[in-house]
Amino acid sequence: MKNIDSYTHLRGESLFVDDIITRQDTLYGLVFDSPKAHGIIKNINFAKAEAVEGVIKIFTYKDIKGENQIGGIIPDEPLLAENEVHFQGQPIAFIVAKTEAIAKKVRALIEIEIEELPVITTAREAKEKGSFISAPRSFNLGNTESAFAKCKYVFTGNAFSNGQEHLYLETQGAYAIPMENGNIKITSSTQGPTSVQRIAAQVLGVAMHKIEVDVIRLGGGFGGKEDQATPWAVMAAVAVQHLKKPVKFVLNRHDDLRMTGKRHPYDSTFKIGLDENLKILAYDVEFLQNSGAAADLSPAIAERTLFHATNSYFIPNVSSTVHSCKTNLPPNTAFRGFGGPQGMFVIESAIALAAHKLGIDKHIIQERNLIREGDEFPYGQIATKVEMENTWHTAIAKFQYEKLEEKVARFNKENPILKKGISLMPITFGISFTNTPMNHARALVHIYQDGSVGVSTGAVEMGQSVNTKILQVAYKTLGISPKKVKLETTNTTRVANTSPTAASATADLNGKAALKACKALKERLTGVASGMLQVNKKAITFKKDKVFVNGETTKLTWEEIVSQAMLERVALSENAHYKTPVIYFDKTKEKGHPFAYHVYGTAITEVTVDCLRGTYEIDAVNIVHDFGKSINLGVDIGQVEGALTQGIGWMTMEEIAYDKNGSLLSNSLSSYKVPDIFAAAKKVSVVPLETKGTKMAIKKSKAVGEPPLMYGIGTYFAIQQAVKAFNAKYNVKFHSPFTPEKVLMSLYEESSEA
Ligand code: MTE
Ligand code: LUZ
Ligand code: MOS
Repeated sequence: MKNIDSYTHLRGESLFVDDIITRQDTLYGLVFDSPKAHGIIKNINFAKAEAVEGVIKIFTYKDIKGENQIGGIIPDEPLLAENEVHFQGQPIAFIVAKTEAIAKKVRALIEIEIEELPVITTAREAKEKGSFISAPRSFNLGNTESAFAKCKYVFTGNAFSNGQEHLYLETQGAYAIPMENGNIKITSSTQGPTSVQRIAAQVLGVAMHKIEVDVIRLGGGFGGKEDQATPWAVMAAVAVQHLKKPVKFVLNRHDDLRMTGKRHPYDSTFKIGLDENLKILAYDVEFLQNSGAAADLSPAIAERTLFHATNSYFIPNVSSTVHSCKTNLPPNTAFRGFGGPQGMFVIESAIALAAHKLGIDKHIIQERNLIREGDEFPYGQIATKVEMENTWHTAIAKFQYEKLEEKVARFNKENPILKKGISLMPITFGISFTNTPMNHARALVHIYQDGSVGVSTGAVEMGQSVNTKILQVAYKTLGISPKKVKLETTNTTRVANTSPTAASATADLNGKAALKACKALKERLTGVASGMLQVNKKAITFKKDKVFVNGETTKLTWEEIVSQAMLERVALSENAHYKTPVIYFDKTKEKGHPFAYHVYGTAITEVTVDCLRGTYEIDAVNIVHDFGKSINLGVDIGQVEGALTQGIGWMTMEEIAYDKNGSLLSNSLSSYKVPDIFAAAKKVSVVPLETKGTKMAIKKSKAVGEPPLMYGIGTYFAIQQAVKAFNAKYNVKFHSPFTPEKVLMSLYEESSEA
């Protein structure tokens, strides 16, 4: 089944926040933000700004009736700055005017005086100065100290991975309208409608039931709207509370780039120890996460870095620590993979360094240490139904890895200027929110009296096609045609207390709730049909809008049963709740069974580097991926291709740059490059691994949203291999993105060690 939105997407008819027909008395919002990264606000002068014709009101923290606090995990973030500012782009005032153009004019006239304080932009500097968001976390297994003593080879190094801009096509935004009795309805482009509702209620000082949040769909989120869609919606709501007029606020691209957080840069140091058989005996790693100026989701992201610090390998002795370092950058946030990619880049770097020093290929070490059935992850979960080696060996066989190696060696021998490199990248990604209490969802399913069906869940559609998957689950369970089912908007009044659409778990959680609701409805209607046909319930099935008895078709239709159910006063609505069984995690011991299951896969990446220019092409990425039993392979392969490309962008070309004053230099799409069709891999093959799947996944179809991003990490090491083939004196470094500039320098540098 195609994505159910493809028809309206293609015709430009799909609705996003900016497409909503506004009420004619709508006002427009704009944020006045801090021009300095750290300082004390000495004075703000609104006089000139307030004199502009058409400005309605400029809101500051003083206008907030509830709490000026939007922090989700830690209450450390004001909606509007009070006396201090902590990053450039931090909201200070919210301008509401008759038009966006007027608001812009007003913004330019606000005068501010800030007494500047020292600015920290890097995690390392923050650590040296003792500037942290929260206490460090450590996951440990075995005893690294005694294990290192037994190692034949020990290597130490460091790895840096930079941030990444989400670049959702639809920028952040919301439209808030006053209803009666002080109630407010907010249409938001958010992954977390309940967060918007909860924080709006808190800031406005009203009960949650006064705030209704509705989400039609997102033009991409990628984690950037898990927490950071909230402030804009809440500002609009604050203005509605005062003005009793609708307020629309959609960020322009420049403001969005400047004011919102990104993937966290990580600066990490590692020590890896191997025995004579190249078994990794010990791994010691310290991650410095550049969290930015407030917690946002940083502690949860730091935690997931630890969960994935050993990627797809079993290492018997591990000590891993992460520090969430407070800097004067916009608070960094969730981004596809949620700290997992950063953790995996470091272990892959450690293995690459060991291989380099030992003069062998990286994949020999990788292969010898792949996780197997019964192995223990550093967080205590025992690996079961492991498909790691299965994907690895299937990839090697299917894509003829040995032939590829020969081809590359031959090519590099014959070509003095062009060099090829290849890499193998295994992934193992845990599915579930690592915070166990978040793993729940609900669905509300109505069968209308004409037989059509409306499905509401907590899932937010953001291009990943979760609505398509839930629709498939609903129509198949009810035995009706797909066109009879409609996926409703995500709305806090219909489905309450939801977890955000995140952690790749949305289709599992909400799909399972929808499945449960549909099963209950079908059971009831089977009772009605049994009465109408005078046969045992067990003999009855529904298929394609018809009723079958013992597999034989009857004249009775779905519509007729629904009509009869109405006459018999049978409930045609069902609300179901699902929570992931089995999982738990004990933070006092840092052990447990946090994941419902893991997703596995292996990518083989082939690149060609132009050693005159430092430019490169990604010739092919060949992947064997564990989808379980996919319910929609078209959608799932699309997710792999998209995530892979996003991962390649992170590793190769997307270069976030702040200057030492905390000013974003990569502040437009001309200075921040994301992969386009020319930068994407020339060829991508995705082969689904044949497995039985797991019952923990919706219809045994495993979560797919985030894991394939980490295939992109393979690109770094493929390029590195090509560089090594050209320059024997290259001093291997792990500093992503591996931009053409850095490649060029690497091609011609002479090792400082040698
Ligand atoms: N795909 C598209 N097209 N747009 C997105 O914003 N977000 C990704 C992934 N795939 C995203 C996407 C992220 S970060 C997550 S967590 C998952 O989708 C969330 O959806 P799921 O739980 O339904 O997989
Ligand atoms: N969000 C979250 C996530 O709150 N918890 C998680 O574990 C998670 N994992 C991936 C992406 N978003
Ligand atoms: Mo995805 S980072 O869980 O929104």
